[in-house]
Amino acid sequence: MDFEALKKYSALHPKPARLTLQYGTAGFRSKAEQLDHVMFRMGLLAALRSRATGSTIGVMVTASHNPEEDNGVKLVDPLGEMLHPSWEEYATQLANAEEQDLQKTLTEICQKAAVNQQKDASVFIGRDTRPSSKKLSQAVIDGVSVLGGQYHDYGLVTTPQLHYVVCCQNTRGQYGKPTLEGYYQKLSKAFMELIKKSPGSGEGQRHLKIDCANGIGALKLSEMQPYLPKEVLVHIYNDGTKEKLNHLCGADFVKVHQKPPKGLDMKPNERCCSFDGDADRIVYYYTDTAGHFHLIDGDKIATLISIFLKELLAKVGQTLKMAVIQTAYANGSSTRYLEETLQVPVHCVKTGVKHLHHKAQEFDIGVYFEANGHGTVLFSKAAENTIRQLAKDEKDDAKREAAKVLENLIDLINQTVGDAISDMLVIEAILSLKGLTVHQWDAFYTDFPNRLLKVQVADRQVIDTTDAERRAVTPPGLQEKIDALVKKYKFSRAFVRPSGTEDVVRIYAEADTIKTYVNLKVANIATQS
Ligand code: NG1
Ligand code: ZN
Repeated sequence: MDFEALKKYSALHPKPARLTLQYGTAGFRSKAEQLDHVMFRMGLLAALRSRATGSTIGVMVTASHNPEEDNGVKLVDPLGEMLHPSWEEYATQLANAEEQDLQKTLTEICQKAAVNQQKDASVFIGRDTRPSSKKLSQAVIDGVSVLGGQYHDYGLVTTPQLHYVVCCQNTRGQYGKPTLEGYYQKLSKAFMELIKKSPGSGEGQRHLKIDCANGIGALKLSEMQPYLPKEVLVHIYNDGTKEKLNHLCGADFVKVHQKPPKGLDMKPNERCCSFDGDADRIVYYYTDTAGHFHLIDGDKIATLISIFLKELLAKVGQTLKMAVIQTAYANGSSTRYLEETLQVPVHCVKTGVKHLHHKAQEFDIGVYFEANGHGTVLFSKAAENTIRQLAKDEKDDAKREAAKVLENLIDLINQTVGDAISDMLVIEAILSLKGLTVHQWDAFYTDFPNRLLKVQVADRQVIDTTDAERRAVTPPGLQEKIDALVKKYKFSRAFVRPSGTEDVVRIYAEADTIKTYVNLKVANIATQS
């Protein structure tokens, strides 16, 4: 390591005194002006991680659905997964090291993680459309370069596109070509193969209105449009040319406020969807003829995909083990429907994509979605091989055709991480193949009324949870009070947990009818603790 160069470059990206940040479920997130040193240091860390794994590592500069003034950074591991937990700790140590301790901290990380400093380092970098992102990604490049690493700057990309190219690179093209063109080609080919078989194929156009949160999704969807078949018309709204990123729009806004985004003109029963600021989340919605707004969230997306997969698996006659992974925020009605009506096993894990992804890897087919619309489907290597084999060699026509549909689904879904563009194409293909309207999809089950509130408390860490965050262990007495309230109402459920991305405590409550005061009482308990 060239310590002189390190010192010189680090001085160009100084750490503000006393500032400490933590690598959480969404990497580092903060006001953009506090992040220059973090970006430089994440460039350093990505180079080390690359040397430790002998693979290309990704660095994505984005703060997703947060306000435009914020920014953030996440590292992407070799197969496109989230950074390994032990390295999250190194990331926090490195970001918080005072200037004079930087060398020492780097050396310690190299020792603990057995980093061979002679090895090559390769880092892929991407960024969202925030005004601060360009300069911050330059700081990442400085960090990689000062340690002698090679980098490829993909510039403006969605978060899932960066995960995709990292995975392609490290699997030597097995997953696809590590370029945006490769991404568009792979997805559009699979999509076209799928919708060719839909009953309404050739009978006019399918329209979809998409709110792109004034973010990167608009740019990348426009790039992809020439690759899509002419009968699929996507209408892009909130493309970032007029309004601010995520302002009164985007998947998070629509989910939290349960109302349409600004800037999208909706007619009754029109199918609409929203991406978030870095296009890794998606929610659908529509208004009915009476003017009522209906949200179709991640739970209902997971349900639609599960129904479709289950039918296909029955057709191919394979007993592949499928499960749905949810978090505590999944609507209880969705869990009941999946378990009782569809007979699909459901598992609940802690909030944060890495937990869902990890659990989904235990099954032949793992469908995971957070209620907020972040999710994907994972196919085990064995399941994928079986399906591809059947699609090629199966003698029974019906079985072979069903296997081919599954094969195209495997290619259409971005298995590295939740991806709004890929998920949207999967959903559109399923709706088209099954001849379902958005209203019919919504009618699978009725969500229990629910409220998700956030409250600021002096120290959110006093709340410790267990049972996939559904029960509070501390402070003493809190859970008992929640239990006492909850047991008064049918199908009711409530829990509190400290957020991993904001300095707040989140409170969730649901029951079979709307009684908002229940939620407010729960909120009261939390603020007093
Ligand atoms: P926190 O702030 O820990 O609740 C939020 C979302 C997560 C996940 C992360 C990362 C909710 C209730 N929580 O986590 O689902 O998406 O951000 O972005 O939506
Ligand atoms: Zn996002």
